[in-house]
Amino acid sequence: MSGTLILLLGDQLSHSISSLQDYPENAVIALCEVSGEGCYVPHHPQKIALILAAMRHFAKELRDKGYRVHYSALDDADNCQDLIAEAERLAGQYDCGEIRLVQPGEWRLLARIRERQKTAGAPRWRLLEDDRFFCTAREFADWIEERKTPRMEHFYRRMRRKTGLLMEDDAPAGGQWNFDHDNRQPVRNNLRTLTPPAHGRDDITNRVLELVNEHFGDHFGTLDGFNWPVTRRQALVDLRHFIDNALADFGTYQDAIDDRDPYLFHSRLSSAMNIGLLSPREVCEAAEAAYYRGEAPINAVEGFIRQILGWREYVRGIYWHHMPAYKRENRLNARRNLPDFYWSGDTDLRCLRRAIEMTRDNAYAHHIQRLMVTGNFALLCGVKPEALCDWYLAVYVDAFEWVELPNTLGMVLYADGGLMGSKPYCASGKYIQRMSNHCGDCRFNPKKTIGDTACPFNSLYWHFLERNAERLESNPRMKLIYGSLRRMSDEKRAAIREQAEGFLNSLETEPAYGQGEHLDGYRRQA
Ligand code: FAD
Ligand code: DLZ
Repeated sequence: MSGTLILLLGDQLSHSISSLQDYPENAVIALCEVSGEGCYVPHHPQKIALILAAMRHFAKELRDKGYRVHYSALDDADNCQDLIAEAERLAGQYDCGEIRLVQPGEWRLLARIRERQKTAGAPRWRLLEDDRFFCTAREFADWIEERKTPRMEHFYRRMRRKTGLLMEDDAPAGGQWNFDHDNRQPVRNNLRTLTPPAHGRDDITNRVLELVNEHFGDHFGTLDGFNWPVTRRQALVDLRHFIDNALADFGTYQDAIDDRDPYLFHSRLSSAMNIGLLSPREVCEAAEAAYYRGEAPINAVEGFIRQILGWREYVRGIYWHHMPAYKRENRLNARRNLPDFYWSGDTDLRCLRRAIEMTRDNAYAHHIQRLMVTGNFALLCGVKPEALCDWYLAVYVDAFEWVELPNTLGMVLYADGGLMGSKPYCASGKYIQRMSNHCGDCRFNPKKTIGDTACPFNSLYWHFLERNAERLESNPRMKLIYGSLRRMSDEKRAAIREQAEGFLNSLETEPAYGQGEHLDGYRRQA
């Protein structure tokens, strides 16, 4: 057992990844498709197709470069269908005493590998640090341990100084660290629309699409419009398209929501970065270069770089610093099941319907749809964290737990008690009316709180505040809104309560995936 098996996971598809540097001669590089990874939550078929197609293309690139590669395909007869079991089977087959890999991006796998490290007779599992990020786990731990309120903004400034991105000597480019106040324009009717580049499908991608349809075709989501980049070359086309066509308007319309256009001026680059086809540094540098060429304004470029250098690194730091306890947090004591319509879009609330339909069709919804539509609604209803987190982990093409969990449990549900954000992102229907063009096509009226045609977000909003007053009322950032609640007459408060409770009762259904025994809730609607 003298050899080494280098295991590359489906989100480790970077040629510069540490496990592919300085590896022993004769090592075997293994990529393993396994059904276990496709089913631990019911991933959207486009997400599975992206990963399998990208793995197959990456394996081909490695072989073309002369590497010794083993590829376990999903329908191989001897495939164990579990990553760890399959890697150990291959270690036996190739006479390898060591399995080497970069630390996985999800705790569930890391915990299982650590168990194997303690198991007598198992091959030696050697974990390498994932160095594809700007900030290491150690650096983040040092930073957070020094602080009482570890806010993203402070972390982000530190990362700007460390990387020099948008820095001019020791000062931030444009004279300010953050241009968020310029980035809140609502959608407009005559906004230009952009069509993402259409990626051709070769035989590898076509075969994967068939395979995913065969094995995972009953998961929520359609494969029809699949157009995610599955190679670095395709990802670079998307990056160039974003920089040349969308970046200049990214900031201004970052928070806008459009009834028809799922992407607006968003980059669609998260999945390519998360699986390793693009590095976050090259994406930030491309945006920075556009600013210095005068092709995009500072509010756009700073806003974009903050998402990657700030938020993306910060949520990863939070995840690794606080797991596994973080996943069990539920400080608002939310207990409700996820409404069934999250798996179908079958609701009269236009904004929710469109966000879920876009998710079904593209495995994508942009940040404000995730935060202020599907997220806000679940927060107001009191959906329990594990149910909502499993949904977000399943339905988006870019979803990996290191980035999904802090966004959902922390930012959306405030279940970590304010570690991620200084106040909950709760909002009434008026916010959605202001930022989107959904409400004109909705049977509910965002100006009304009581009655059959009242927008449910309105009564739910006050109900949420009243229900959580003990925990939230003392928050200085909530003082104004609690003042309004307290100034309402008892009759008005009682009427709103009754309206909200009537609506919440109408949501009660059989538990769907992640909250009960049966899995029917997520099966694709015929
Ligand atoms: P753009 O709007 O173009 O932003 C540029 C990049 O910034 C993104 O590609 C992404 O890498 C990064 N980014 C932006 N916002 C965040 C954020 N809050 N946290 C981390 N990175 C960010 N992002 C994921 O990559 N995977 C997830 O599983 C995921 N789950 C989310 C769940 C919820 C409830 C919420 C509110 C947000 C989640 N996000 C997640 C963050 C964000 O919504 C997506 O990164 C973004 O919508 C991806 O689309 P884009 O590439 O067009 O992003
Ligand atoms: C998400 C995913 C899927 C659907 N399938 C595979 C697979 O067959 N083989 C693999 O190596 N990785 C897959 N992945 C990505 C893993 O789930 C991911 O590497 C871990 O969750 C750690 O982030």
